[in-house]
Amino acid sequence: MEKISYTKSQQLFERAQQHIPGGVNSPVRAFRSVGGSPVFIKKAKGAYLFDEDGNRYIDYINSWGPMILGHAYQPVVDAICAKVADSTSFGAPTELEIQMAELIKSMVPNVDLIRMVNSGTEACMSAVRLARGYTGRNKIIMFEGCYHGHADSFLVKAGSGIATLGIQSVPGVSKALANDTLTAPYNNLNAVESLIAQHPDEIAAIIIEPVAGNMGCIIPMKGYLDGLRGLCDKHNIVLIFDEVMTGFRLAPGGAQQLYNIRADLVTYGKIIGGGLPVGAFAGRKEIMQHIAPMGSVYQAGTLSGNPIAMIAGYTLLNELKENSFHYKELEAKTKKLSGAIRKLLAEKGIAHTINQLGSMMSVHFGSHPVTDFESAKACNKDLFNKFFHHMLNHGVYLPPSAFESWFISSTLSEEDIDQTLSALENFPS
Ligand code: HOZ
Repeated sequence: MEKISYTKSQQLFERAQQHIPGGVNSPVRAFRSVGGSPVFIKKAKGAYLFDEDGNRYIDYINSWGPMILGHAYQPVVDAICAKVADSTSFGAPTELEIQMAELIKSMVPNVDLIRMVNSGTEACMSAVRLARGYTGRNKIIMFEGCYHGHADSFLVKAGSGIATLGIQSVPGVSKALANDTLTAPYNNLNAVESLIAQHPDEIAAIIIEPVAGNMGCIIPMKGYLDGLRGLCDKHNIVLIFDEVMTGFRLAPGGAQQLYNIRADLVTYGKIIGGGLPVGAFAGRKEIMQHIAPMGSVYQAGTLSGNPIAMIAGYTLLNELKENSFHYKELEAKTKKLSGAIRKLLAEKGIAHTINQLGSMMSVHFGSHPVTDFESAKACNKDLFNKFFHHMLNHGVYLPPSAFESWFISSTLSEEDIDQTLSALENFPS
C-alpha cells in the first residue's frame, strides 16, 4: 500500500510548535514515544476521524473514552445546539444541574451527593483533598502506572503521559507533597498492607483506577478490589475509585456496579461530559458534606455545571441508561476485535498479550501476563511503535502510546473490524 500523505498535518505541527509547547495541548498527542509527527484532525463522525490531509481513520481512541456512542452523536449535537442560544455560562445555579445529579445518582451506586467540576484531574484532586479533610490525615496510596490527572499529588510513578515520556520524577512537585504519596504495585494486596502497617493512622485515602487504563488496560485480579475495600474498612481509610475512564463505560454504574464494590468516593470525567470538559466527584453524605459550602473543605469553579457541558453529558448518559443493550453490543464488538487480533498475531508468531474488559482493551507485545506497571513496561515498545505506524498508515488510529487503553465506540461496524484486521494482516512478522 502507498504511504498516505500527512503533508498538511506535518505543516501544522511545524506551525504549532512555534506557539504551543511541543505543538500540543496534552503531551501524549505529540507522538513523542511512537515517533513521527501527529495527525491533525479536522472532523469526526461515528467511528471515523478525518485529518487535515483528507485521510480517514477508524478511531480506537474515541477522545480517550467520551465518544462511547461515536463522534458527533446526533442527539448530543442537537441538544448542544438547542441549549447554546440561551448563553454558554451563567456562574449561577440551574435546574439542569439538579437533573444531571439526579440522573447520575439513578445510575451509580452509593452516591448521595455529587459535585460537578471541569475535568478528571479536578475531580481526583478534589476527592483527595476531601478525604484528607475528612480524615485529618495527609498521606495517600496510589498505584504504579495509574494516572489520576496531573495534580501534584498524583505525579509519582504515574502512567499515561508520564510513562509514555519516561519521566521519572516531575520537577515542580514539592518533595513534601510527593512524600505524602505512597505507591504500590497494581494487583498486589500485600504491598498495600505493608504500606498501611508502616504508616499507621497516617493514610487518608487509597485511590485506584478499578480497571486501569493508563498503562494499557490492566484488569484487577479476582479479590483484589474486595481486598482493598476490606483494608480501607479496617483502617478507616477512604477508598476512592477513579472511574474517569470506567464510569458509564463498563456498565451504567461503572466498575462499582461491575464488581459489586462500593467505594467511599468516586470520580468521573470523559463520558460524563459527552465530549465536553466535565468531571465530577461523588459519594456518601457523611463524607461529601465536608465540601464547601456545607463544610469547610474548599472547592469551586466558575464553569462548573456549565449548561452546555451539562446538556451534552445529560443527553449521553440518559441514552446509556435507557438502552443498556449498548453495553452488550460494545462488549461483543470488543471481544470479537481482540479475539481476532490475538489470532492473527499468533499466526504471525508475534509474542503478545491482549487485555480486554467490556469496551476497553490493549495490545502488549510480550508473552507474559500484563497485570501491573512492571509487566507493562517489560513489553516490546519498539514493536508497538511499528505496529502503531503500520496501522495508522492503513487508516486505523490507535493510542499513540503503549501505556494507554483503546476505547471502542458503538458505531464501530463489522466492516470496520474487518478493515482493521486486513490492515493487520500486512503487518510484517
Ligand atoms: N492522558 C490522556 C489519556 N490517558 C491523554 C489525553 C490527551 O492527550 O488528550
